[in-house]
Amino acid sequence: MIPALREVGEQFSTGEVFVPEMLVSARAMQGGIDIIEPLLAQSGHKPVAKVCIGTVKGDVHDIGKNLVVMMLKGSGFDVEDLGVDCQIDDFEGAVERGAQVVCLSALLSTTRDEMRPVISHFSDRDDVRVVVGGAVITQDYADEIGADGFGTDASDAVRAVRETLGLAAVPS
Ligand code: B12
Repeated sequence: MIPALREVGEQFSTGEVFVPEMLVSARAMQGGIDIIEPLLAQSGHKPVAKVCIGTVKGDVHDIGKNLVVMMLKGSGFDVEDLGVDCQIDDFEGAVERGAQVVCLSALLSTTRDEMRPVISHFSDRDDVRVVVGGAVITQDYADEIGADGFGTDASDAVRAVRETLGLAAVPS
């Protein structure tokens, strides 16, 4: 299912499919994950890394974030979904519970600046990486606010998180 979802993500990036198709695919993926997750837990499968993700303070858009969560889970990451309207304390709590990467999502030009205080909060932590994304985020903006990584869509989020952890790219 991972290559299939990656394909859908790529087709979304190139404008061949749209949000409804992404959501149908994402739901199918979630159905598969719900079956596989307990089996993986039983077999002692070791996650690639622990990641947390949340939509920033003041922002309630979560459709894109949820797709990123599914792609990350489908790619073997242990993901803690912090939901929407997340405060610094929410991210700090997840890091205390073991998250190595903090993923931030923002959809509004009025909320993307909420990424800055989160990044500066973790700036002295060498063991924590911050990856940003969302429709209003660009590579230039990510560089400007000092993010460790940036992803354009759900499949690119997996690339960005792997890259920031120094992991090799997954062959397509
Ligand atoms: C659905 C929607 C809503 C829903 C949200 C429901 C929900 N549960 O999410 C509701 C109705 C609640 C809503 C409310 C508002 N919205 Co609205 N909304 C949208 C809409 C139509 C779709 C967003 C969406 O889901 N896109 C599809 C997903 C799949 O794409 P995505 O979120 O960009 O995510 C992808 C990538 O960005 C990336 N990604 C996302 N997060 C992350 C994180 C990481 C770490 C990485 C690597 C990648 C990544 O991967 C995702 C998957 O490919 C957009 C318009 C649009 N077409 O984008 C407006 C839009 C975002 N909304 C807008 C506005 C203005 C608002 C409101 C302020 C309206 C109002 N006056 O009340 C409120 C704000 C509420 C708030 N405080 O957050 C504007 C924002 C303009 C701007 N630039 O600031 C938009 C662009 C509409 C417009 N053209 O004006 N909205």
